[in-house]
Amino acid sequence: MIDSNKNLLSPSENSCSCCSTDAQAPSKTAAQAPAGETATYQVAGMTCAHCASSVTEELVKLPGVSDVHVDVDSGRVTVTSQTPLAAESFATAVEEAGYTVAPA
Ligand SMILES: [Cu+2]
Repeated sequence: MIDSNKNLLSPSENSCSCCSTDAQAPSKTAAQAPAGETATYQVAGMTCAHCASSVTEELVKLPGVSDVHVDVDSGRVTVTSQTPLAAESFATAVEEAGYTVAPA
């Protein structure tokens, strides 16, 4: 018997528990020059690019936010917004994504 029709589906990289099936990492590239307020926060619990994109996704939903940059290694999240972003709004969005804001 020859099993010639073997489907080799390469298993997607097993990054971390937060990453379920969605292998697509939407990256938001700022086409426009970032204008406005820039604030940097510490977020705990992010371990991979998928974590970063989850957090980014929630943050860009906030009104006035024009750019989000996440550095997974340091846990640093930089948010650019038209008006200063309320710490509470930031915390809510981060928690929505499943992470917590770490004390600076
Ligand atoms: Cu992850």
